[in-house]
Amino acid sequence: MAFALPDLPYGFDALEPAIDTQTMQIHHGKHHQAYVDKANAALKDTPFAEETDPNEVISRLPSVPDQVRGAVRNNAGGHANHALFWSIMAPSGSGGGGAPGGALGDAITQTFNSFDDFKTRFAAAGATRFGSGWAWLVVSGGKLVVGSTPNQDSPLMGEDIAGFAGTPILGLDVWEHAYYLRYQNRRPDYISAWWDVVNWSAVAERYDAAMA
Ligand code: MN3
Repeated sequence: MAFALPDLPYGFDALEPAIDTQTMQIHHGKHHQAYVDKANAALKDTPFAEETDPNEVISRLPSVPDQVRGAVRNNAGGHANHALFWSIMAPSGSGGGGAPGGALGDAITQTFNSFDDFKTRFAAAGATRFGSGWAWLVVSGGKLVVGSTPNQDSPLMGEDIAGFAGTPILGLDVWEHAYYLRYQNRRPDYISAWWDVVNWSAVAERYDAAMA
C-alpha cells in the first residue's frame, strides 16, 4: 500500500459559493489524484514505498533518493498539502466560518493583536506569494507564525528546503487551479471568500496536537 486519495468530508458543491463545484471536482479528482499517482510512481522503488502518510515522507526529504527527490518534493508535497486543505474546510454555517475559540482563539489574539489583524496578515501572505504556492499558519517553537511557500513545498520540509518551517495547522492553496474558474485573476477575492469555509474546530484540533 502506498498513498491513496482521501475522500472529501463533504460534497463537491458543499463549499459554494466560496469555492465552486466544478473547481472542487477538478481540484480533488484530477489535481490531487495526480499528485498521489506521481508520488507513488516516484517512491515505488525506495524505502518509502509502503509509507501511507505523506507527512512522514516530506519531513524526511533528504533521506529520499536523489533521482526521485524532486518528484517526491512536488508530488508527496502536493498530496500532503491538499489532504490538509480539504480537512480544514467545511460548509459555511455547518462548521465553516466564524472565528476560532478556546486556546487557538486566545493564541491568535495574543500573537496578532486581533482575529481581523490575523486575517489581514494571512491574506497578505497568500496574495503576495508570486506564482503558485500556499499561505500557512504554523506552530513553530510553540508560537503561531504566518508565512507562505512556493509550489507544493510544505513547512514540514523545513526552512532550508521550503524557506518557511513549522507544523501547519491552516493552509490555503493559492495556485490558480484553486480559484481561476470563479475568480479568474482576482486572488484576493478568493481569499476573502474562503474565510466563510474555514473549519476552525479542525484547525483548533491541529493546534492542540502541535502544542501537546
Ligand atoms: Mn491545489
